[in-house]
Amino acid sequence: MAESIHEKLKSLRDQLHYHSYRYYVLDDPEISDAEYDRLFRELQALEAQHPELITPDSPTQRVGAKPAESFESYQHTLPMLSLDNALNEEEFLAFDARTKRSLETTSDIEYVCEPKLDGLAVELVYINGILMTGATRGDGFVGENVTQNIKTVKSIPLKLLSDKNVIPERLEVRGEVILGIKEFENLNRVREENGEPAFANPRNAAAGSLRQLDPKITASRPLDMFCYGLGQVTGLTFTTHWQFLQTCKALGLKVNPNIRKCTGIDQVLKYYRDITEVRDSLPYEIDGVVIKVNDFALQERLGVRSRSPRWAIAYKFPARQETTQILDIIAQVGRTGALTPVAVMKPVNIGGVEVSRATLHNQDEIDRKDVRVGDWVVVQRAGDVIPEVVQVIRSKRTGKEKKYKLPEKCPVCGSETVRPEGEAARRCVNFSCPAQLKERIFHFASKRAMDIDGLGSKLVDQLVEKGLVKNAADLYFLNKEQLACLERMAEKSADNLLEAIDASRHRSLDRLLFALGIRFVGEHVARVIVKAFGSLERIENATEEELTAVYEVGPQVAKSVVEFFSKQENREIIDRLRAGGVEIKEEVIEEAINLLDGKTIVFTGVLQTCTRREAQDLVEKLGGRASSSVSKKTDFVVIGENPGSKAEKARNLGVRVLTEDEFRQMVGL
Ligand code: JCF
Repeated sequence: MAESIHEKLKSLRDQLHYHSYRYYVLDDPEISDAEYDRLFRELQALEAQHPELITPDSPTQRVGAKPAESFESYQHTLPMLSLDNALNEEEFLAFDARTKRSLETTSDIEYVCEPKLDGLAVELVYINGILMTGATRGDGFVGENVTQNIKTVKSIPLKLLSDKNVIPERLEVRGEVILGIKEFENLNRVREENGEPAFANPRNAAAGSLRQLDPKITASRPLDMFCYGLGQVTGLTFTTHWQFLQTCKALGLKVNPNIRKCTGIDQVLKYYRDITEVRDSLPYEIDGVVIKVNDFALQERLGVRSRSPRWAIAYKFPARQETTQILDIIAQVGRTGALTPVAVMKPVNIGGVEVSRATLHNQDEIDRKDVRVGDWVVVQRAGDVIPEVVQVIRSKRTGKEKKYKLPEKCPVCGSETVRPEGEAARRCVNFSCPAQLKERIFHFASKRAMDIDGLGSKLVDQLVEKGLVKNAADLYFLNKEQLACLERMAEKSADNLLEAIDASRHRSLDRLLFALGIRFVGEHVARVIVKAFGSLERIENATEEELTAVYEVGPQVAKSVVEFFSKQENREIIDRLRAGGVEIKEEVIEEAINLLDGKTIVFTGVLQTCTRREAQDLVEKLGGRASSSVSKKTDFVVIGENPGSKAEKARNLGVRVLTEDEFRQMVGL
C-alpha cells in the first residue's frame, strides 16, 4: 500500500530535523546542501498541496510568518535571574568562601564552569517536545514573545530529538542568542555598503536582529544559541546542573563545548586561565566565565536573592573598555599617505595597559560617532588590535567641544591631501613625503618583511631626515662613515647594522614583494602571488586578468599590483635594489590551480582556521570535489576538532586522514 500523506510528511520532517541538527548543532553534516534542499522542496511541495497538514514544528515554518505590528509581552513562569559579578580573583574567592559557609562545609565544592556569552538571554518553551514559544528575558519577569524570530535560528530545534529520550511535557530552557564575530563583521560590511548604520558590537547586532518585527530580516542574520539554564520543567527531573546540560545535548539543544566540571577553587582558577587563553580564538565574544554549584540540592539550599542566584557567579574578564577625555586630535600619515585621525587622551588603564592614544579610523567614523575634541569617550582595547574610540558620552558635553576635520594640507610635508571618490581615506599626494617614506622604510625593514635587525623607527627617522635614504634601495648603499654621523651610533652598532643589512640581501622573493609595501599586498597575498608567478619579472609584467585568475587574488589586489609596477619610480627602485646587491630570487611555480584535480575530500569535525563552507569552496577552486560522506572513493578525510565517526570510518577503509594543518600545507596555505 502506498505510504500515506501523513507518513510521508512525517518522514520528510524527521529527516530534515535530523540533518539540520547535524549541520547547525553538531557542525557535522551527513548529506550535501543540495540533498537537503531537495528534501526541503519536496516537503514544501507536499505541504502546498495539503496546507491543512502544516504543523508549527515543520522545518518549512522557520520563515514564513508575516511581519508583526508589535511584540506581545510574555510572562516567564519562573523569573529569569541575572548573575552577580566577581571582578577579580579576590571576589571569586569570596564567593567560594561564602558558598562553603552557607552550606556549613569545608570540603571543596563541585562547580560547573562555562564561558559567559555576550549576547541576549532568551527562554524557549517546549511542550511535548515541540517549540511553542521563544521569549526575551526582558526585565526578568516579563519579556517579549519573539517566537517567530526564534524559529528562524537554525541551531534551535523546532522539535526535540526523541530517539532514546524521554520527552518532558514542559521544558523551559534558557540560553544566550549570539551572533558570531565573523558574521557580525559581514553584517556591518553589508550595512555600510547600503548606507545603513553599523552595529557597535555583536551583542547589539544579535539583540537588534532578534527584535525585528519582520522575521524575514531575523532569518537573514546567522544567529546562534547556546543553552545554559532551565525554567519550569515537568515530566523530567535532574539532580545536577551537569546532568541537565547533558540532557539538553541529547535532546538536540546546543550546549557550549567549552563547559567543564571543576572541584574546588584551584580547578576553577585553572579554567578561568584556560578560557582567557582561548578567548581571542573563539568565533564569538565572551566577557568572562560563569561558575555554578553543580548539585541542584545544594543550589536549593543556597537559594536566590531578588535578582540573582546565590549558587552562581559571573567571573568577568578585566574590562576592555574605559572612559576618558579627548585632549586633542592629530593626523598621522601612514605608508600609503593615508591620514589617520588619532585621539590624544587623558591616560587611562584598560585591562592592565596604559592607553593615551586611540584611533578614530577616518573622517566618516568621526562624523558618524560625532567625536569632538574635549569629548568624554568610551575607549576599547580588544585582543591585540589598536585601541579605538567606540562612542561619545553625550551627557558629559559642556558645549565647549570642538569638531574636527582632517587637514587639507599634509601635516608633515605641507602637500595637498585628497580623498578620492568612493574611498574612506584622505591621502597626502606627495610620494616623497618624509612621513610616508619613513613608514615605507620601516615596513621594508620589519621582521616579517626583509627583517633588518636593529633598524628601528628612531634610526629610520634619522636616515630619512639626514637625506641618507630616499627609498628602500638606498639602504644597500650606506657606508660606515655615513652611519657614524648619526646620533647614538657607536662603531660597533654601525658594524652590526651593516651586517644586518647585508644579511637581508638574500631574503625570499615573497618577503621582498611584501616589503615593497604595495597596497593590499600583505604577507599572505605576497606568498600566493610568488607561488603563482615564480619570478619578480613575471609579476612585474602580469596583467590584472592574469593576477585575478590566481585563487585568493581579488580585483583590488590585482589593480594595485599592476598600478605599482607601472610607475617608473618603482621600477627604478627595483633596479637599484639589484644594483645594491639584493638577490632577486626565483621560485618554482606550483600548479596551484588544479592541485586537487579529480580528488574527493571530506571534512569532518570543527575546523579551526575557516568555516566548512570556505574549505569546500577552496577544494572546488582547486579542481577537487568536497563530499559529505566517506567511501572507498574518498581520497582524503580532513579532521577538525571533535571529528566523530567519519575519521574512524576513513581509517577502516584505508582512506588517508589529514589534520587541518596537513591539509593547509597540502594546498599551500
Ligand atoms: O553566558 C551567559 N551570558 C550566561 C548568563 C550564562 C549563564 O549560565 C547564566 C546567565 C544568566 C543567569 N545563568 C544564569 C542563571
